[in-house]
Amino acid sequence: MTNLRVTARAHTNIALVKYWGKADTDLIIPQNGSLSLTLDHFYTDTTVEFDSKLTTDQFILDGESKSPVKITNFLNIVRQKAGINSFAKVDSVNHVPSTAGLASSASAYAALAAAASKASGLNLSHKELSKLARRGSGSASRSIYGGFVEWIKGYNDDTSYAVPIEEDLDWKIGMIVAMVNSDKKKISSRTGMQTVVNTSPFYSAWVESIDDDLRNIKVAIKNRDFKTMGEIAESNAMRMHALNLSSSPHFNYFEPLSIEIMDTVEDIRTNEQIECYYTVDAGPNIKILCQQKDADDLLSKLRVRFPQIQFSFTKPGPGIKYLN
Ligand code: FM0
Repeated sequence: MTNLRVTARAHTNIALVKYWGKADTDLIIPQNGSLSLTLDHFYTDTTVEFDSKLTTDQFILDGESKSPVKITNFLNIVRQKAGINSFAKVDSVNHVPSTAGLASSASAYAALAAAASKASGLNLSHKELSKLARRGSGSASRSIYGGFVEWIKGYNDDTSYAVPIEEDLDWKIGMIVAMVNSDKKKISSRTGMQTVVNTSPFYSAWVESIDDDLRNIKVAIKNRDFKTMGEIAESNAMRMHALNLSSSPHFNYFEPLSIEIMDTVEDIRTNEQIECYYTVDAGPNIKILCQQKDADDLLSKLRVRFPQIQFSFTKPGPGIKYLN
């Protein structure tokens, strides 16, 4: 029998209501629901081929051979579902506009879930793909879909998956990504969020706050109410980072320039009447939610103030697709 060689593309996503904390660390069931926007500019292409002649899994990332340990753990789930035991060759390419970060586990595991499941002979629905991608990285569950996506937290493997809120957006919005370079060793999302769940005295307040954020942001999206959507996203992100500051040991992802950019966004919003709101994930880069009509104006203002930073604008992006 000839082997199936399958290539899938998945785009990264940025959460407007963040996933921060697991209820089940093995199955990756979150403590709270989340909602994201899939981006057009940043994506991963992954090719998978199972081959009975291989004696181990192989993993090539951006042309370089890497340790396959994490890939093997993920492929074991696929092999079990498909009832096969062959090893696989996995070849992955990240498309990001610069080397300064934003290579994302979300696009990586969404592309791997799509390519590996199909190459193994499985024919999974988007809902099943979302559950599978979730096992690799929680945020990957959302990258199966384009546009606005909600990850329903659920309570077990079967009930925790993402659903599309609006896939093909006619709303002319997007994000500016500010690449703040970092030499500091980052705390991974995985370690950071677990430290928070275990030690932050504010964690239960975070979980309680999410239902309101999700309900209100979905109303704002439906009403095309950019201001309310932006305000919820910004305050939700800062509440997440407050958890990090309140855990033991405390930690944070900000660099001096991250804070300067956040202050500048607030300044432009207040004093120059351009609607723009920031969000920050487990790293120093700042993502700025804006409307497409304002993107050029905002970019030039930001570039004047921060000539050393690379800013790029991206529109909302699509869900997973197969390239062959
Ligand atoms: O994306 O431990 O998915 O909702 O990006 O692999 O399940 O890398 F801001 C942080 C993403 C966390 C918020 O965590 O963790 C979000 C974050 P994993 P992820």
